[in-house]
Amino acid sequence: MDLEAVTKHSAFHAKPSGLTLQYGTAGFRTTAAHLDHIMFRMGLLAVLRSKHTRSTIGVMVTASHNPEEDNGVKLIDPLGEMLAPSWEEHATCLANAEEQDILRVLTDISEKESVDLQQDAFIVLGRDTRPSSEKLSQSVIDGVTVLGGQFHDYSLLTTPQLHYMVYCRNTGGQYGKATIEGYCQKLSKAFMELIKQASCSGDENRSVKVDCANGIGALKLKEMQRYFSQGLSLQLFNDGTRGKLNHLCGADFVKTHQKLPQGMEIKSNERCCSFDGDADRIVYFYCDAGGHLHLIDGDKIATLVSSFLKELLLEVGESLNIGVVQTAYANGSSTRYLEEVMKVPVYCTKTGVKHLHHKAQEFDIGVYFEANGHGTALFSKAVEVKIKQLAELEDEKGKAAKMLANIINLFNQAAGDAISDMLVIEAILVLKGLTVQQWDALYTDLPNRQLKVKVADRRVISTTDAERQAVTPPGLQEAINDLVKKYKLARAFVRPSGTEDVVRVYAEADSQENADSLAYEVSLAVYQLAGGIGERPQSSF
Ligand code: 16G
Ligand code: MG
Repeated sequence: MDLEAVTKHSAFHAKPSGLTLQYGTAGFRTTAAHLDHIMFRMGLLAVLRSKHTRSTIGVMVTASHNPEEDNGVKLIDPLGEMLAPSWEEHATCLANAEEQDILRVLTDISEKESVDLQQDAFIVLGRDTRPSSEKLSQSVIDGVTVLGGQFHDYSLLTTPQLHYMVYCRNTGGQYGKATIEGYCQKLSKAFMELIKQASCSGDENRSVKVDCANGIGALKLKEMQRYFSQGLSLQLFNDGTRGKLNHLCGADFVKTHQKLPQGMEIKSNERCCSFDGDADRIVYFYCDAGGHLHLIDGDKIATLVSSFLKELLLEVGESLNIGVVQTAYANGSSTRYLEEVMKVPVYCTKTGVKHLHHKAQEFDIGVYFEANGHGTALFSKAVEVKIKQLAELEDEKGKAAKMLANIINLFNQAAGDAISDMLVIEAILVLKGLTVQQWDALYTDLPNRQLKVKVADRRVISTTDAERQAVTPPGLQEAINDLVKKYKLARAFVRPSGTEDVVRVYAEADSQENADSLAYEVSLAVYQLAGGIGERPQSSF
């Protein structure tokens, strides 16, 4: 390590005094103006991680669905996964070190992790369309180069595209080519082959309106559209040419507010979807003749995907072990439907993609989706090999196996990916001859409400049982239990947010009115027992 150079460059990326940030569920995230030092330091850390793993590491500059003024950064591990938890701690330590301590922290990490400093390092970078992203990614590059790392800057990419690139590069090209063209070709080839297998023509149905959240998804869909235009026609809205990123549009807005995005012309019963700002989440929706919004969230996507996979497996004649992974936010109706009607085992993990991804890896086929629309399906290597062999057969079995092989290729197995998920969903709807209304009618969501409560220190709330039970503060879980008992089909939980300084409250019940009152009453309990600050929760919606 050229220690002098590190010190010199670090001074150009000074940490604002008194600022402490934590590597959260999705990396560092805050107002863009406070992130320059973080970017430089994450460039340094990525080099150490790359030397340690002897692999290419990714650095993505984005704040996803957060406001345009914010930004963020996260590191991507060799197989396209989220950074290992022990290194999240190193990231937090390095991010908060005072200027004079930087070298000591770097040395500590290197020693603790036995990093061979002579080893080469290679970093790939991607960024979203935020005005601040280009300059911030230059600061990452400064950190990478000062430690002698090599890099390739993909510049504008969706988050899942960067995960894909990292995965491709570290698996010797087996997964795909680590270029945008490689990504577009791999996905569109699988999609077009699937469409060809559809028995009904259903041409009139093959168009979808996409709300791109004024983000990177619009650019990348435009780039990719020509590859599959004969199979699917897309109409893009909120493509960033006019509106502000994530403002009153995008998957997070539609899901959280249960409202239509602005900037979209929608006729009744048209199939629509929304991406978030970095295109790693997707939700579908349509408006019925009465103008009522029908939201089809991650839970319903998981249901569609897992039922389709289960049917194909039956046709292929393979009894593989398939599991669906959800979080506490999964609508109770979805869990019941999956377990009781589809007879698929369902598992619950803590919020955050890394937890779901990790659990899904335990199965031959693991389907995971958060209700907010982030998810994918993972297939074990053995399954992939087996299915590809069976796909060579010229009988019905072979036909089903071919379909399955294409589905495997169409899913981004490195990360939940709005583009890839959209193509999977569109292909399944065509293959099964389903309309979006029929898909929606698989089960009826229980009415639900999410609220947030400000408290002095959200760490006073600790949870267990995949965040479904509060352990502290004392008395809170008992209070929630008593409130839940008052309503039918009710359920509620609270958890400290990993991305905002608030406590989140979720409630569901047999009617919207009851879900709203339960959420309100639980919020009050949090406010009273966990040190609420500012205005007391309000009961009106
Ligand atoms: C991050 C997570 C997302 C999770 C959300 C919860 C990733 C890539 N993203 O956006 O999965 O649902 O945080 O936010 O892991 P919260 O902790 O503020 O509720
Ligand atoms: Mg996102």
